[in-house]
Amino acid sequence: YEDPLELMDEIDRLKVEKDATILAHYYVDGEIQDVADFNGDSLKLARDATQVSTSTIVFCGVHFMAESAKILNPEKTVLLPDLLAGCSLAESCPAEKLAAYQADLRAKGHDFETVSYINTSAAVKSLSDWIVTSGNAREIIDRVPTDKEILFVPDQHLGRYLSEVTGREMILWPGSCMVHEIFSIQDMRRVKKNNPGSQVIAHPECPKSILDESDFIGGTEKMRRHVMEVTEPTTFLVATESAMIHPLEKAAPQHKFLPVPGVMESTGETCACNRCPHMARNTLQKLRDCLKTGQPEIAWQPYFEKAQEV
Ligand code: CIZ
Repeated sequence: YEDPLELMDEIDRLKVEKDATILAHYYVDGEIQDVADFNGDSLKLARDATQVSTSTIVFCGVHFMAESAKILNPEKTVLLPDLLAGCSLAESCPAEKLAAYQADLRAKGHDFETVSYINTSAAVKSLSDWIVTSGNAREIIDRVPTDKEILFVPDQHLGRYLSEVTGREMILWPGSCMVHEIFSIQDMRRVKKNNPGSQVIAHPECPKSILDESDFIGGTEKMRRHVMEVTEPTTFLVATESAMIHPLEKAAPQHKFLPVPGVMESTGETCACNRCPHMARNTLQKLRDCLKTGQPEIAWQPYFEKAQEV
């Protein structure tokens, strides 16, 4: 056991010594968010990554996010505290399967453009016409030529929601996020009933049943801005990764935030804490160790052809 406060001091020292900047997603542990130089969703962090002046970026998040930072900063060293921090959505859409599916659609006469959620590998991005995040998807989809069909990958729930709000029909890849997939509508109704006047804020990666009964739908940055705009102290029921409650509490301490319960697939039991096991791989110890050793490092592997060689 290592004292978190001592680890945080050590990380602060190493950051200077190793000429590093720490970026942390809203879904990693609060103490990592607190020690980071930048916090945000993937869109904000990708933009922040372009402003970094140090030679090293440590990305506390998951692999596709660190890979995006590397694509934007090919000359910098980009570290991820645990290389196994992946993403169920990215894994659901391997580049070779997508390429085969696109070829099949073309052979059947479909004239489409591929819109990929940022939660994909660089190889999948190289097969895409547009890359969107939860923070900008709507605006970007509005720019896809209307004479084209849209193939949206890999999140079927986000795609369905975007299709509804943009009025564009979409061919949906059947992927889903393991965290957002397991929210229980039954338990959400119970928490809402037990907290009269509460409002549900939900991520658009949630299934339709959850979104249909939510008061606000948006990605993490939009959620954060929304609660800051509400001045009246309110209880918010949060339907996204539960680490998100940390930045919400920091941004709007006048409110109370409760996680919407999920149902564990393995046991069928309700859990009050929807944590992404990949995001949870980021720990203060691993962050300290990767600053110390300069490992594990993200390699740039952007092209599908190259991805096939490995
Ligand atoms: O865009 C991101 O960072 C993800 C994956 C979710 C969100 O809404 O922040």
